[in-house]
Amino acid sequence: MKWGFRWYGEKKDTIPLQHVTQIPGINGIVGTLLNKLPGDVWAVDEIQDLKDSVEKGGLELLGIESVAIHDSIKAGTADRDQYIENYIQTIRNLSKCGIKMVCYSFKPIFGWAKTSLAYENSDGSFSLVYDQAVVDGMEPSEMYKLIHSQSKGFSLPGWEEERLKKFDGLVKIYEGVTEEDLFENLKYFLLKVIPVCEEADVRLAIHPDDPPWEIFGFPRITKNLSDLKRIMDIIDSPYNGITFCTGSLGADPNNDLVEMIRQVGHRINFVHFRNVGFMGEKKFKETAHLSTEGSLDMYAIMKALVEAGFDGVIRPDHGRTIWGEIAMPGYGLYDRALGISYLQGLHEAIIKNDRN
Ligand SMILES: [Mn+2]
Repeated sequence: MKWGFRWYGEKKDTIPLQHVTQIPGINGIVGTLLNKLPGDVWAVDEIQDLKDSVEKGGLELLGIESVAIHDSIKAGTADRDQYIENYIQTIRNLSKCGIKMVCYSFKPIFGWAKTSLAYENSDGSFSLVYDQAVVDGMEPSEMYKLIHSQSKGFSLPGWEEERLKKFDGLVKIYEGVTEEDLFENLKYFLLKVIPVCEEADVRLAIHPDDPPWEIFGFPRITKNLSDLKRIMDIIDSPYNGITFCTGSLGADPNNDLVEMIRQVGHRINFVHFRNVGFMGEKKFKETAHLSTEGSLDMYAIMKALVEAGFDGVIRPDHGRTIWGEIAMPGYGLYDRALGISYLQGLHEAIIKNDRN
């Protein structure tokens, strides 16, 4: 198991790499090139620059999160093959730089959604919150405005301004696209890309829906165990894998995370660990990582991962904003550093207990 931390690069992240290096037990960074739009080819020298900057800081570049999928691929429009070719070229270029894991998602327009990026908790800390009742009273374009109004000027992954400026056009290309269509489009993509991944030794890891239910009537196909099993069945290969995001899947109390790991654990290539606290029907907040702070049993989830033999990259996911830190919502240093130390404690205890 490799302990990672999401980091947006020297110019874009508020956190100096050295501060990440000082987190006990950390192995490396899960990084990205924020200047790349979905559909762009990532050049070898750009990837190598990112890798060099991480390694100069004494850490490993453990994977990429994410190489985003162009909307033409997801919507299955006539020009998709050109963007699939670009994706394949990016996979080959990442491989040339020694990158072994790539996270991606296959969600129309909204990679993730929240209704507050700065919900004030009773202790004065701030959390991300999702409330379906708020979303039900909104138009999709208002969600874009809401996220931008609360982003504190940071460019948020999945909410790239350039892409979402063309919002109405984006909505149009998904008109009439059903869940079945979206699944077929994913299948079309994976059948072309996974053989290249096998050759290039780059493992893909699909990220689940956040939240894991339909929003604004757009189709969603990575919500639960049967969705994930269906995707894994498209090609039975370890290169066609999962990002197991506990906070995304766990936002639906019907998702039994331990059972999911028992059934598809061998296909998990990447783990995002965060806790959520249920606040009502389809309403939750992202809490501190500890089991006692939210609704998920983090010990049981970690134990299931150990039992499944998980040996990939694991990282703490969104934390709260605490101690007056100015940071990208969800991606401050302090609460994620507390989170990773807690998770490492759980992991060490489980491993040592198993030996006795
Ligand atoms: Mn996640």
